[in-house]
Amino acid sequence: MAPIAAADIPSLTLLYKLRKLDKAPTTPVAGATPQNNDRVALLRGDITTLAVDAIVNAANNSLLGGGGVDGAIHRAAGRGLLRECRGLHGCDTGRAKITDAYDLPCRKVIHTVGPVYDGLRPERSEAALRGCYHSSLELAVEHGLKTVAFSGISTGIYGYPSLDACQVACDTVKRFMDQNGDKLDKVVFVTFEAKDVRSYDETLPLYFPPDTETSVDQEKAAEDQAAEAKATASKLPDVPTTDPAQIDSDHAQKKQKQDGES
Ligand code: AR6
Repeated sequence: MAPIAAADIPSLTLLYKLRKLDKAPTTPVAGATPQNNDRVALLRGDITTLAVDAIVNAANNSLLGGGGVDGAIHRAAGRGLLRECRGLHGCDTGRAKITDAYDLPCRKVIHTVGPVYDGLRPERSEAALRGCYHSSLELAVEHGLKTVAFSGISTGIYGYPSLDACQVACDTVKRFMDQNGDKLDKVVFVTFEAKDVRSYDETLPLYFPPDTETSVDQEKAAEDQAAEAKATASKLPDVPTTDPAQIDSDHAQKKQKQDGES
């Protein structure tokens, strides 16, 4: 598959304009603004095809490859990636390390280790997952990488409930962008499975709501459309209020009466 350039990945601003993303039916989270909508993007697809500065791998503590997106990244990158990973001596959960990208179309791979979801201590899982997103973004900035694509850390084999993981991802990215947004050009959330597509469609508008001007534009367009429809309707002939059969019978009766009189 041909690599997808960062510039071709639709930002939230564009997705709202195209009506591919709708504003949230409930009030966005406190402090949510549209200020980062040009720099946050959403794409469903295979992360190994993205020609961005860095892709973020959902790795394990060994950093020596595995299944899921990790397996896909190692397969597409080739043996050089595994060789470099061997020299990193693993990575702690909630942290991240960086390597070259070898045969991948991106420039670097950031490997982060998400938590295996712990339903008995969800707050621990949440703290570790926040750590993954935060340390990956910190690494990106440190290395001057401006376009970064995240896979859904922990939402596959590690069993983090999709919607919960998505909220943590959006919240952590939002906080980071609020403070360091100028250091990044695009942060892409990459979805793969339908459950994650639904989670992001639902959650992104709560953290990155559409610009009210866009909404005002949309409302204005709807009002204009309604006015146009009204104007067109006024040019149409009046709707008959009498049943055509009744008109015919009245007409016949009148004619009979006239004929009788003459
Ligand atoms: N592109 C984008 N996203 C993908 C792709 C792909 N090619 N393939 C899968 N996903 P997972 P985890 C999504 O299981 O839960 C590995 O064995 C997938 O739909 O890859 O963090 C590691 O070595 C899901 O939303 O990672 C670890 O041992 C997301 O990627 C363990 O799995 C993450 O799913 C890590 O588990």
